[in-house]
Amino acid sequence: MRVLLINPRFQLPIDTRTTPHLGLAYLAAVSERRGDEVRVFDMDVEDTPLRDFVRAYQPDIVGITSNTPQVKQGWYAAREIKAIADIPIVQGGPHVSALPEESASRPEIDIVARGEGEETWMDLCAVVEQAKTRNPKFQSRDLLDPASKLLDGVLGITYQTPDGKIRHTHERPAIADLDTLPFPAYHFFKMARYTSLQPAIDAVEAGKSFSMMTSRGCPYRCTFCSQSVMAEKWRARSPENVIKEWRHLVEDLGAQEIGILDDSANIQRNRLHELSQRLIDAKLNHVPWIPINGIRANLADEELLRHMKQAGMKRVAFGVETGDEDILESIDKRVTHAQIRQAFKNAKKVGLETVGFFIIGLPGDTEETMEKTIRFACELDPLVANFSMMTPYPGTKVWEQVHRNGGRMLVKDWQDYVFFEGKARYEMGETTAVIQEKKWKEAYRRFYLRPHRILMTLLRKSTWQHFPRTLRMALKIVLPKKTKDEVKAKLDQARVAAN
Ligand code: B12
Ligand code: SF4
Repeated sequence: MRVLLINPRFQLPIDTRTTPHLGLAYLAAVSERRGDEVRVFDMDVEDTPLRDFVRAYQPDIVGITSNTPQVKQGWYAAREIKAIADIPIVQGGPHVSALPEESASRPEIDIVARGEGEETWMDLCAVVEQAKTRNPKFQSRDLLDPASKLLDGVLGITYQTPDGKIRHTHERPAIADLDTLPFPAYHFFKMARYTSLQPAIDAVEAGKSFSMMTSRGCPYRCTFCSQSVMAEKWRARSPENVIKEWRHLVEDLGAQEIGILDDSANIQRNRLHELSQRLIDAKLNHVPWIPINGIRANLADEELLRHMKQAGMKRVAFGVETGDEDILESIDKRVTHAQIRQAFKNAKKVGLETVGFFIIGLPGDTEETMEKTIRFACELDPLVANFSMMTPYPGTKVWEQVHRNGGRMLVKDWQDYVFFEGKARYEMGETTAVIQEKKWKEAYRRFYLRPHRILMTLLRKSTWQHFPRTLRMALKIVLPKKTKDEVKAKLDQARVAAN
């Protein structure tokens, strides 16, 4: 079987880094293990037009991944492929897992894969392979015809039958033993075309950085978090399996930094102690790593953080979200300000760099509570403070609140469901767009333009290593749009001239 996996084009409205897609790397790995011929087409880094690629490769099945801002590009890619040949197209990922019917009812998408995808993808490849072997005149729509029963045994999918009915097969249970998965297959990616995701060593250009997931799932359900893919059940890989992949990344692939993408890495502190000790014993602790999504502040004691630092962790992030106690409680984060203060204190005491994630515009946020968030950020004073605009994603509790309680979405296009930009995405009650946008700008200015922060920024090597990027980021926050556009145009001209 010739398998094609696609990451649709999507670029954030900020100067961002690019990274191979870990979900597709896992799907590529299970396909390879099945004996399939595999290609990954990442539209963010490819220069061949998709249609030329498809004509030349002639895949038997296509898988497209999609988070919310990417979903339309996913449909466009599918439409382009269908115009060339009748190839079964499967769409998976966080957005379609939250809203499977939307994609399943589109003519260019045959099947939606909900949730964790490796087993579903293998089942679908097997079904298509068998159907093609049995019937040389096989067509994609044969799959969707209930009379064919081809999809009956495939769990976790949604599709539209020829008479227009949407069918959902039963949920697929979460993969119980993650050690049974092969390691992500990075050899199908054009690795030289990626920058670095993890700002552990601040290497933006070809930083040889890799991502890893040592556990999947999260037992918490914060109201703003889009947890449509991974099951609530938290599952961890064995320490042996993690260290084996870590060694492979460092010794075979030359990783210079590693980003741990776990949603809740420190649910079991003993596991992290064991992993840390093994990294030290295996002498793998010279490669810096960071848990990029943050770890739970209530479980970050000094002893654990010290051990993780010895094991190579350079930077630690915590989801702080808000400076208001009542809002913190209302978002089900199940952490307190006292625990957050203590976690930052512990991290700084053991010499770790710190990152704080904050959200501007949570439901119930007023000018006063957003002000508390800014003050709390300044009090905690992490090395990096990241202020996101509250973006209600489908499938989250905030999304339901906005739709149920008379809120108003200000974005109509899935492409605009991004939160690293200072535009309000919704408003509800006193959480108006005007106040959200004002406080978001203020948050960055007041956090980064304090005298000791300016000095700190000027003294950091990375500021000068990537000066044009740093400047662009700074201008984005501080200057009015018109001035920003002019300065950006001048910077771009200068860059073109320099090249
Ligand atoms: C790392 C990460 C990033 C990285 C890199 C993304 C990348 N190239 O992989 C960066 C920092 C760039 C990023 C940016 C954004 N991210 Co992000 N990110 C993540 C994170 C933490 C891990 C992703 C990951 O590798 N997961 C592990 C792999 C194994 O899972 P997976 O990719 O989902 O794939 C599995 C399944 O989804 C399924 N599957 C996926 N595709 C397909 C396709 C087929 C055919 C099949 C069968 C199955 C299938 O099978 C895979 C294997 O099990 C997730 C949280 C999470 N736990 O997943 C958030 C997450 C994906 N991000 C999210 C968001 C919101 C964003 C942004 C929009 C934020 C913003 N700035 O505004 C941007 C969008 C950027 C973009 N270019 O698209 C949300 C998505 C919500 C949604 N409804 O779409 C998530 C879920 C976080 C959350 N809990 O809210 N992100
Ligand atoms: S924000 Fe973190 S802790 Fe909360 S549900 Fe999402 S992954 Fe879990």
